[in-house]
Order: sequence, then structure tokens, then C-alpha cells
Amino acid sequence: MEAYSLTAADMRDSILRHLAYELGTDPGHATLHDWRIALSLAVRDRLVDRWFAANRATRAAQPKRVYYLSMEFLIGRLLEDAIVNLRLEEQAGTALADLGLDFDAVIQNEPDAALGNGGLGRLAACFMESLATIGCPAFGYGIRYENGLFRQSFQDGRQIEEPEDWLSQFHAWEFERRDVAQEIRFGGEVTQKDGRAVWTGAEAVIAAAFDTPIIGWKGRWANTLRLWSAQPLHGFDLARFNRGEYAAAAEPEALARTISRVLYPDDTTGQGKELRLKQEYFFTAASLRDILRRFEAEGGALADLPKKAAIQLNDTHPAIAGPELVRLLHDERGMALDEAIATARGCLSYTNHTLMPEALERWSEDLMSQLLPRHMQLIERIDEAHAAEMPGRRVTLRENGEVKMGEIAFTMAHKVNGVSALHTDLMKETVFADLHRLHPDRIVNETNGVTPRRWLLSANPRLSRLITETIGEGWVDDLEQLDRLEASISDPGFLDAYAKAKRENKQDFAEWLAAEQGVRVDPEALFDVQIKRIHEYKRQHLNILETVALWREIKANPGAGWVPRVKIFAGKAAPGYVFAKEIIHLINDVAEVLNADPVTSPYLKVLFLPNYNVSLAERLIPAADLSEQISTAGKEASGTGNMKFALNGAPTIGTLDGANVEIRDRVGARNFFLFGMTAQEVEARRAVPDHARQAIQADPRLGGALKAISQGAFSPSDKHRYRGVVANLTGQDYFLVCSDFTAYWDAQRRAEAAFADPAVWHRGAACNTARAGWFSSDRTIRGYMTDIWGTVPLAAE
Ligand code: 6GP
Repeated sequence: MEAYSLTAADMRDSILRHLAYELGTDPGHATLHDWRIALSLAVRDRLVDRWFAANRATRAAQPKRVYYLSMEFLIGRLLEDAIVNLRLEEQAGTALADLGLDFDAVIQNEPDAALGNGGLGRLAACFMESLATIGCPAFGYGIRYENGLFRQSFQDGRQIEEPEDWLSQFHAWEFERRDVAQEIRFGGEVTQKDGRAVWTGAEAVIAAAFDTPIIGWKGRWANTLRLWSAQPLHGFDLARFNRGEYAAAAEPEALARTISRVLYPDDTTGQGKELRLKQEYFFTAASLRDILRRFEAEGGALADLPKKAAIQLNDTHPAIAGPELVRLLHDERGMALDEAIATARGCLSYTNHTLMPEALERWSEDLMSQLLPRHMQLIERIDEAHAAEMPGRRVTLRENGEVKMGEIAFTMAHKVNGVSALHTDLMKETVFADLHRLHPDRIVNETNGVTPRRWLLSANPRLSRLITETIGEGWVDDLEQLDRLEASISDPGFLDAYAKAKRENKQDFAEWLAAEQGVRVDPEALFDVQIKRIHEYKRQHLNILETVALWREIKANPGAGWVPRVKIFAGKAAPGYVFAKEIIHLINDVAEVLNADPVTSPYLKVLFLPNYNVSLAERLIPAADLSEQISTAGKEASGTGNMKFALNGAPTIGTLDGANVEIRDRVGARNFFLFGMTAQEVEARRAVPDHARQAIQADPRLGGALKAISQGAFSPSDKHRYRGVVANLTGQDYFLVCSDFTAYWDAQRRAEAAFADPAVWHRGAACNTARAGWFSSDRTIRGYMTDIWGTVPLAAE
């Protein structure tokens, strides 16, 4: 049945049917949760029809498929995405209203699927949606974590982490596929038999597959996100149970489950833990076997695998795919080693997401030999083969007793990409300079993008309506059509409507803040927003230093006509990242003092919203005025939040880092508040001895702010609480917070002056929307399809 021919009455009947016959619940007793599940099942029915159609078309055409291997898929809520992409908003809204329910309340009842940390995981989710919208046959492969990213709260300003348990509620979107479960082994030994290496792993777990359909715009296509869950090979030990050893009887099960129990809560800060390597091998090995099984069922000759499978490695986390695919082809299927390496390379490609040295994974050779003995041997063979191919090379895949996953991924990939123009250039010049010299055509750039369905159409219905009224609906899957708004930017009627949409979004947000957080803010104030993981390179501390300096300035001269401003922060710190947690504590401490200050608080408020996640971003971005993208130049690979803000009409205050560079090129220098050193200048500045002290001496505002913090102005009960933070900033200051402070202060004043003139401001904001259409993940995916994968879209029957 076509999704669109469904009436609201059909929808209501379907909801009631599911409520009764799936949930066994009488409407008179149904909770919001029950209604949400019933609605999800009703929507899912429509989705499954489209999914089958796409799968049938793929099976018939047997095209080259894309396999996206990622440790993280930060998908957030799925119900609204499905409703919007199936164009069922009206039917669902009316049906729920008929049943006496509020659409938004039902949507917001769904927990976020937080199977990712930040940028990398959210990008994977945007890519899945774009692949489905474009109609590119693809699978996403990852891990079905029982506990996603931790839930964050604050206690006396400090971050508290609690487990997140999205699966404790019935998850309506997944289907278990028992027929494709795989057995995955670790450890053991390698022996030789008939001239072939035979690896007998000692420990085994089952990788159980759970499929989630991902539907594209207008339901034209759907792909599968297949997440693996670790289960014991043999259930529990009945003999031990019967002997009364109850805990021991359940042990094998608990051990196996550990592998898919939790998401590691680090993003660009790495952690070399054995369990992490097990997770990586577990999902990569299961995915590769699944890919080969599908390929072999279609009867292809092994050498043709690269014609049928494009396997993308999302960062180094699945980099063991190189050695594992060689093992599957060479050891298990008898292909010659050189041919196996070439075939694997023909399939594999690798995306790098950060130049931060601590995130480029390395594993000790001892651990690797113990957990994956055959892979360790193959890494040596691949290293030798690469040396033979490239005489005189300086690169090795091992160093100081460690294996280098970045180098392995690079060597085993036919294409390697960066995620913004600047980042790709820096990859060539720094981390992969030697490999780039050997393989000058391998590195390509694919600047990131975001899906306009989630980040504009659903998140910002007011602005979306205005855009559609002005230029038609074509922008939703052809975002560059936003440039047609250009003609309206000089039309006062359009700008008024644009300003009205933003004002109403801000009002909604202020009401939500009051209701949910008990905080009152003036919706007329400048909403200045920095939301992202907490990290020194992202420099939330630069922002809070400027806040303290501004507070002191307002206090000294309250009548100077200050533009009211609300500084909004949100983001999680990795639990083991002490400095980042101190930054959170500092921001909360500063907020407490400033918000209670009767003189300054009408002009300056500070909020740190707990538990930042995809849903909070969807709520906050449409209400933002100013987007903080203030990383030390050369450190943020791309950023994707920067794109979401620009699309939603929040100009950037930012450095020339990551995709900021390309955003500024497109939206225009006038509509972007640029400040700070370039990546080159950063390098030079670091070489200046005492650079922080010089900067502090040159700017009394900075000195004053640091002094206030170090003297305990925000921690009266523990005056030395921020001694470490201040010592870092006044000492080494690796991220050059002090050296960029004055330029940042000046840029903030320019932003304020622009905001004070609404005509100027809204024009600048509208230019951001009209000119940011290039930052659609549809454009990014098309780039991967032509430059890396060699795949084409397939239309459903
Ligand atoms: C992030 C980068 O920090 C961010 O700049 C980029 O936009 C995003 O990836 C998507 O490409 N990196 C990570 O989240 C990460 O975990 C290992 O890198």
C-alpha cells in the first residue's frame, strides 16, 4: 500500500489494533508509553512495506552495495524520522488528536538511541538516512550496545554519569535475524595444515543480528542498519546450576554479553583496553562474514568481490577488517596472499575523523598476538608485501611493540578520506605524510554534511514552512535549492517572516526551559550556544573566560547599554577526562554566581543544560542566534554542528578550523564572525616561549578573569579549586586559549553590535540559511559514491 493513500482514520484504527493485539492494552488503561509503541508499530507497518520493496529490487538487480562499518550510530529518536520521511505527519497528528493525545508528547516519549559519542556517530546516522534518500543500496554495520552513552547529571556542579538504558523499554524498530547469526572466536593458536594456516580460536561468542530499517525521504527507498549483539555460545551451565552453583552457571552468558554491554564513552580521546579491541574485532568479523555470505549466495567469483562490495571503515575502529578480510580470502578460501591483499584493498576504504594523536589507535603487539594471533601474523605479511611494493618506504605498520591501526587502515584501503578540505590537507601534511608520498592518489576529501530531513525539516517546522512557501518543497532532498531564497533576502516581508520564525522558536525554547529546568530567560536576549563534547581543543574554557570578563565589565559599568545575552552550554566529558570535567564544574560554578548577580543578570546569564543528546540538539539549534565553533585551528576535523546552526539561521562565531572554512566561504565573510589564529599561525605561536603570559599581560580583561577564577570568586568554599585549570592556561596553554582571547573578545563585540540591529542581524542569519545548502549529507554521500565506492542509486520497483 502506498504510504500516502493512508487516511487518518486508517491510522487511528491501526494504532488501536496494535494497542489491543500487540500490547494487550485496553485504550482506557493505556499510558503515553503504550500509545507511543502502538503508534510506532502502526508507522512501522508502512515502513516495512517500503523496506521489502527496496530489498526485492536489490536482490533482483544484484548491484554493488555499500557497507558502512561503524562502532557508533548516534541515531536518536526514530519515530519522528519515520513519520516525516513517510509523509504521515498529518495522518498521525489527526489520529492522535482523535484519541485525545498530543503529537509532540508522544514523539518525545521515545528514548534516544545514544549508540555513539559525538560527531563520528552522528555522521554515520546522517549518512544512513541520506543513503536511503538517494536510493543507494547499503547496510550499516555496528554494535547493539545495551547501554549507550551515559546519562549526565550534575551534583554541586560536577558531572555525574549514570548508565543509559534505552533497551529497557520495548524497542519497536528492530527485528532479530536468527538465521544470520555468526560465531566469532578469540585467542587460541595458529597451526599449519596442508600448507595453510589454521586458526583455532579458544573463546567463542555468537554475534546475533538485529535489523533496523532506515527509510529515506518520501519512503522511496529503505536500507538496513544491522547491529550485532554478543551472546553466549552455550546458554547457562545446567550441570553447575544443578550443583547449586548459580552464579557460576550464569558466568559464560555474562562474559559473552560484556562485549556488547557498553559503548566506550571516549571520542577523540583514545583508550587502549582489551575489551575495546574485542568489540572492534567482534563486529568487524561478523560484518565481513555477512558480506561474504551474501556475495557467495549470489554466485560471484571471489576476485570480483570489489565489484560488488564497497566497505567503508568509519575511522580506525574497524581497521582490523583489512587483516580479517585477507584471512577470510587467503586462509579460509585459498586465494593467493597477494591477490587476497589486492582484493581486500579493492573493497576497503577508510575515513579519518581526527588528527588528535591520542585517538589514532595503537594496540600492543602482545595483546594483539594473544587475542588475534593469526591477524598479528597477517599484519606482518601485509607489512612485508607493502615494503616489497614500495621499495625505500619509511612507513611500517608496527612501532615500539605496537601495531598502528591508522597505518593499517591506510595501507589496506584503496581510498582514504578526510572530512573537510582543511583536514584533508593537514592529513597529507602531517599524520599520513609518508604514506601520502607513496600513494599520492589515495587521499581524497569528502566534506561532511547533515541530513536536512532531521536537521531542518523536522527540527524547525516554522522555518521549513516559510522556506517551502517561498521556494517550494524541492529543497528537502536537493538542499542547494535553498539558494533560491537569495532573491527574497532583500524583501522586508520575507525577512520579517524569517525573524518571526526565529522569535517563536526562541519563545518555545524559553518555555521549555522554564518548565523542564526551572530557569527563566528573556527570549529577546541573544542566545549564544556552544553544544558539543567537552574537550580542551574545542575550548569551552575560552568561552567561559570571555563570559567572566564580560561579567566584570558589565559590573563595572552596568549602564553602558549591554545587549542581553544568554550563554548556553551543553555537552558530556569522557568520564576519565579530568580536565574536561573541571571545565564543566567551572562553567556551573560561574553560572551560579552570575545568575544570582542582581546587577549583571539582566544582561548576562549562563546555562549548562545536562545530558546533551540528539533530541536536545534538535530543540536548541532552531532557537539559537549565535553558533560557537571556537576550536584551536587545525584540531577540529570538520564539525557538523556548525552546519546545523548555519542552516537554521545562527551565524557562526569561529576560527578557521575544519568545515568552518568552507562555511565561511559559502555564507560570506560578512555573515560569519571570524577570529583567531590560522592552523599555520598556531604552530608558530606555540614556538614562542611564554606565549600565554604575553597574551595575559597584553589584555587586562583576560588577566582579570583569570585572577577572579584563581582567587576563588566562583568557588568561595574551595578557593583553590581551579588552581590546575589556571596553571594550565597561564603555563603551557597548548590549545592557545590565552593567545586567541583578545581576538575572540573583539569578535563577540562585533556579533553583539550586529545583533543590536535586527535588520542587519536577520539578513545575516537568512544568508546563512540560503547559502548553506551545500552542507547536506546527500551531497557528501554522492561524493563518496563517485569518488570512492563506484556505486549508483537503484530505484525501487
Ligand atoms: C569527529 C570530529 O572531531 C569532528 O570534527 C567531525 O565533524 C566528526 O568526527 C565527523 O567527521 N571525530 C570523532 O567524533 C571521533 O571520535 C575519532 O574521532
